[in-house]
Amino acid sequence: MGKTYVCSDIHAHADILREVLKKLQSDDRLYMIGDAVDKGPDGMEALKILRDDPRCEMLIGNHDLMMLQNLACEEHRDEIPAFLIDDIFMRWQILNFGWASWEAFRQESEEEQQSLTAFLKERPVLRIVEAGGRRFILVHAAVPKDYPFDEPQDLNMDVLADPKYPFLYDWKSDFVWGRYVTKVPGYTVIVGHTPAQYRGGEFIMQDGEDWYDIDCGLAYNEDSSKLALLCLDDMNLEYIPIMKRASFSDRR
Ligand SMILES: [Mn+2]
Repeated sequence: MGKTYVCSDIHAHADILREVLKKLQSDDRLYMIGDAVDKGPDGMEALKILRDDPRCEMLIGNHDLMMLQNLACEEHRDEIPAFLIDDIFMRWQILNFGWASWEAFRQESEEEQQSLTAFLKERPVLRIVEAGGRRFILVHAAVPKDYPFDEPQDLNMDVLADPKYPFLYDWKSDFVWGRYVTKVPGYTVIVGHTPAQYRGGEFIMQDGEDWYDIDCGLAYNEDSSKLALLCLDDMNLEYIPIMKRASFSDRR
């Protein structure tokens, strides 16, 4: 049986994702715990690799969710008040740098657009994984306070469904936005989302042995930006430095 690896926040650095997959064996598994798109050079390529390589499982991140929210708005334009559409479009495309991903998505064929949308809709929100005799909870940002801590379970997109507009999502959910430490007894929690640089560091953050934030800031496109690749079987950690630093106009 192969090994289980986890990384996070690829943020459109498809070249680094390819590099990681080159290192893996054919029976290894890679969980990418959210934020495939935005801020880096090639978000659509990153999404396609994660969709097409059978070793990969991608969880939803806040950026992926905002992209999906924008797509759902287009699809259900007549059923949503205009102010809400404006808010959703501005939230992603302007405030969170989604414009380049939106443009790149539009360059894809109709068939590819449909396939990528379906892929995003099917992303898990929280996954429980066992490796090296240890149990892990993988989630993009945080385990919210109302998670069933006594009976941890996998969660899919249903948990993010908007009660008022079922085709939209609760894009503000703490699962993908929370910046706090929540521990789950008996499990090691692995999150991404908050870059080490945001906390004044440049390497992964730990709180004891049972909580890790592995986002090392590829979103920033800085010299210190890197990908942390954590092997869950032996907790071995490897850093892959940024390859292509995307300038503002290079972002896709
Ligand atoms: Mn994020």
